[in-house]
Amino acid sequence: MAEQALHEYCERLSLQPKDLSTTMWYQFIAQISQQAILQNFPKNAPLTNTRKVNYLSMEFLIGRLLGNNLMSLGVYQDAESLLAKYGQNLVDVLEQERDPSLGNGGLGRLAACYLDSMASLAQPAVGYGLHYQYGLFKQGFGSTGEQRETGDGWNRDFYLQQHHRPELQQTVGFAGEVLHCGDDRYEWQPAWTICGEAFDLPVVGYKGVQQPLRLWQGYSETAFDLAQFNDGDYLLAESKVVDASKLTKVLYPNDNHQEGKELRLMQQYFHCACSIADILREHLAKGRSLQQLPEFEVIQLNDTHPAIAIPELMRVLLDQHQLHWEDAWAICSKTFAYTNHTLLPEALEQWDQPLLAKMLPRHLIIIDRINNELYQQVKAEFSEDEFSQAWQETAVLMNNKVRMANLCVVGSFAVNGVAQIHSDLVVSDLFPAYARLFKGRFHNVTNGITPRRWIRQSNPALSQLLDQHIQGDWTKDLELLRQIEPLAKDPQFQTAYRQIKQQNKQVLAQVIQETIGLKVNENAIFDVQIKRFHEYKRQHLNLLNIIATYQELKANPAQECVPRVFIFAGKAAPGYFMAKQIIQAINGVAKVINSDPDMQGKLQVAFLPDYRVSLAEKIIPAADVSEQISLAGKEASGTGNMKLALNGAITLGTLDGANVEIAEYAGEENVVIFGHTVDSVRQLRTEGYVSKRYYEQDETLRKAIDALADGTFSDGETERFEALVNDMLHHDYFCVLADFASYRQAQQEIAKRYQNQTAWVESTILNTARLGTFSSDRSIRDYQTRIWYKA
Ligand code: NBG
Repeated sequence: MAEQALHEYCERLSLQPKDLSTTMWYQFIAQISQQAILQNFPKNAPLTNTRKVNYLSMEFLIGRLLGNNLMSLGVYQDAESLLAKYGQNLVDVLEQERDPSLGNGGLGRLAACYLDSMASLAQPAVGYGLHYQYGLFKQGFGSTGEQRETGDGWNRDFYLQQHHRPELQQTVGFAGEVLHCGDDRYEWQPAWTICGEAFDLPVVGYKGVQQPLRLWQGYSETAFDLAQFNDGDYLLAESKVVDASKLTKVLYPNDNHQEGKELRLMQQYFHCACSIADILREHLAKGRSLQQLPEFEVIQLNDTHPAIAIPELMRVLLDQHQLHWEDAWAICSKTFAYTNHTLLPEALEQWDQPLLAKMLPRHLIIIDRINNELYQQVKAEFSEDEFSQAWQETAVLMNNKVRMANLCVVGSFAVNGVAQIHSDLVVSDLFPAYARLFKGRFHNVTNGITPRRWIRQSNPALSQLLDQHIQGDWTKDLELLRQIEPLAKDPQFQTAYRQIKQQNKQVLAQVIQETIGLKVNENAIFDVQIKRFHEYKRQHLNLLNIIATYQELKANPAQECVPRVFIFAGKAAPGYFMAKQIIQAINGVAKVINSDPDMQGKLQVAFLPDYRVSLAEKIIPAADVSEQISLAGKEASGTGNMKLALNGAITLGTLDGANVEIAEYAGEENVVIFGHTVDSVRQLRTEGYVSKRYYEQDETLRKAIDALADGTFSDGETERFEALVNDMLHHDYFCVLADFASYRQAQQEIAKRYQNQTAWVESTILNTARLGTFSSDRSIRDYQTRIWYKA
């Protein structure tokens, strides 16, 4: 069958198989995979009366699809042997695909893992997102190590895995007037409209169903001026009409930060309006009534980015279907569920009321009414003394702002955080008044990751070892990993497990050499911090320890040392100055250390540019240490922490996000925990945190910071890292200095443990064996039992 297809493919090109280029092989494999998918797409879950999940997210960081699809279709091995016959390597061929980078970081990647799990578990679902022409920018480094951004044209229009669905087109209105037609009746007359075209990417579940990730694209044919985009001038501030092609041109490159731009609000509304219309179209086409909507559909809001879907559904029910407010609200408030992904104030979206009044006037009227009804409820629940505080906290409209998280809590039947500690903080710190008002609405669903991509596909050698020792398909039931727990002390198993890590390190070493020309010591500890750059994630804490270690080794050349390679990857938002300083500082330190002959084989720093899913797939299997060092209380969950630990890296982390649960499951002796806790940070702040004191009292710390300031790592330029140094000494909101000593001690503990290889390998095996709970299949089951199908 595949042979026949290959024959035809070659005939069309008038070439022999031996003459095909790697790109041509890629195209061939992509075509046969696409045909296999389309033959039975969508292959739905058996028709049941279960609720379908509509997963609304502005980001889906799906990564390369072809390898994943071949695996899920069960034809990976066939493709591999076909290619081998012609001297080709499938892995190399799959490298031809450019990842669709339609997300910033964890939030978008989580959405992709969840789609995979829902398809694998036959949970009926559609992912709704945007078909950005430019995904997250590509990252490079300039001559002084500064981040450089270029557009990521992922070749959207020629992406072979997608399927255009012209029949699903929608029209979306913006701005204009609202006529009050008496009673509760309003008529919105938008000033202009934009068409939404649907593109489906098939999500092929592992031995499961196939269902769409439906991405909406604003339609128009005008060309895009990339130079203007780089100037940050792509918002047509003066113009009242934004042309459709601009709308889905580019993903906003912020992670955990709201920029508040008009075009972003328009993207959000466009995304929601197209998706709500599509959900209702399908629902009504099945002959079901509007009142039955919550029975058959749930709309899961991935953070507040799609919050405007709530007033949009209300608008459609009220204005198009002429429902009364109470009836519309009864439907709406049983359909939406909201996942909160952050407590950081700068990431909690708020829109200026005047902007909403201009762009979405009808929605603002609806939000105002929601706010008024809420006011009555809060009045009834809280005493006079309590009221003012409770209203401050719960109001949707406050100080001329629309608070999107509040809108989500009010409009949803369930709200969840993404790790236990985070969900607890959502209730205790962010929304205590809501928790009292809406009892039973708050839940926890700890994040998870798909083992198909993050073990099976990215770590084939480990997968094979697991296959040999585990009865049953661990790819589908990750708890089966427990079966290797008794082998943790088995010398033979240890050797096999260790050899796999070593091979993976060799592969990564090759990648490092090819990308940045650095030859690393493959026997060193591979210490990995890979994630977006953000002050709260504290890559600069890691950096200070590297500098201190460097200084120590310089001062005592004879000192015994456990060799290390510190590996970084991650992007900073183009407008995030401090995060970019940290990137530049790491590159500056790397340059000095890597070119110092005294450090040869002892200490190296590799910063790999352009972090993306496909690069993560190479780094994670090779990691020995997983840096999860955010300030306690700031990282909602993290998911890289799960991927790394499952692939046999030891977590070096604070008691933050899912680290807490990782430590519980792995066993405290199999992780290294350091630093302040949520409570002790609170105390630190109450006492009045002064970072300078730590600088003054700790000589090691002082020397490290001084070296950043005095030009040692900036070609003698003392200004280059001035902002970073000043921030650490005078603000240090994320308490880097307060955690430095404890972090350094934890790093020493890592070195000590690594020296006892037998114990180390045992520990890493136990991490793999005990962390099956962090499969996204478990997360989806939790959503099913705690939220979607809760009785
Ligand atoms: C991020 C958190 C991470 C978390 C992911 C997925 C946002 C707003 N939040 O800790 O910072 O793992 O969401 O839940 O991007």
